[in-house]
Amino acid sequence: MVVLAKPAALEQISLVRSPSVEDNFGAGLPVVDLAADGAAGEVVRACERFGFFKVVSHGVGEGVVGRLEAEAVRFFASPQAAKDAHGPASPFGYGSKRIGRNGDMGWLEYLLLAIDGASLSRSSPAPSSSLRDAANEYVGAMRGMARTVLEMVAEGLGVAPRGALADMVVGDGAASDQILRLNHYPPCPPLLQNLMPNCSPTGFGEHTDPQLISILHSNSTSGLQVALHHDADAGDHQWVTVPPDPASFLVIVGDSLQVMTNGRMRSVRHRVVANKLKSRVSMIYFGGPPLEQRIAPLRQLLVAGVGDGEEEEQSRYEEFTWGEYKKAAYLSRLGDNRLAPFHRQ
Ligand code: GA4
Repeated sequence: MVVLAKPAALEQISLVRSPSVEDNFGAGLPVVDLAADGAAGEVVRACERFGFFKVVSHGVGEGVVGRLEAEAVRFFASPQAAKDAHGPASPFGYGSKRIGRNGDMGWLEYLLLAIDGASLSRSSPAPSSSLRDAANEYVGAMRGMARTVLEMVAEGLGVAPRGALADMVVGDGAASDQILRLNHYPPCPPLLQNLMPNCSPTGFGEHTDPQLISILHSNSTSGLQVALHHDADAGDHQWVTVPPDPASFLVIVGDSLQVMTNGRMRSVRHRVVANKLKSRVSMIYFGGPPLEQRIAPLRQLLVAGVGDGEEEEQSRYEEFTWGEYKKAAYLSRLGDNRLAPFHRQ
């Protein structure tokens, strides 16, 4: 994606880390200290109420994040032809402006990499060995955080074993479906919006993530917005900007976790608005289960609290496998409510 012929688009990236924005994150946006007592309860509360939360005390070293971010910046700053050699994304590889296969567009360029087990898949090679090494290190850290969070979800919901959800995504030998996404959103100043019809304030259109869990990191450029008090069916939601904080991560509930908790947790709609002045770089780990995994409410949640002779809770969804859901997702438009066809009346 070329923004201006010269200087190179990435010269505008601010690599100076901003001070923590903890203070202005207040305003009702959920923060979970993963190392604190009672974190499991906080994780469940945040996922039920908001469908996302910010993670602090996550134990992921700055170096792990910094190395991959530097590699991403280096890749996106390389000549367009060099980037195009790794595209078009189908679905893996380098993509520019086109999102998915069905006509969605955004003001971004990205690299989508498949993960096989604990490292990048050989079937979607990284552009360089240094990016691959940094990505593998980062994926290791994200898998660790996904395990911690999903174990806390199980614990907080009273589901045993603790690994019931985590093992689907990061279990040893699980042929799970994980993705690493590196995004670069060039700035889109108002003047440019007039001159270049393609420069749109929509960085990445609103959507929910299909997987169980997504873990997002961004540099210090704002742009991410989440829907609060959302009712996807009624289209009733209020967009809130999530202040960027490179020292933290954001955990996002996906559609599959919504179904597995029979709607107790809600996948959250989110979007990215292009920044007027600065480049935004984000790195997202998506944790999905193996293709044949049945996506249905956890049995223990349906029978919890049911007394003798009482009827157990019914699933709110028709059953499907992750493979079926994923196939349907890739045929959908970004903003579609992908769970709607699976809702039971
Ligand atoms: C949203 C979450 C992840 O970024 C992603 C996206 C995927 C893509 O960019 O290729 C999809 C989108 C995402 C959901 C619907 C389909 C597929 C674009 C699109 C229009 C990698 C994913 O798994 O689903």
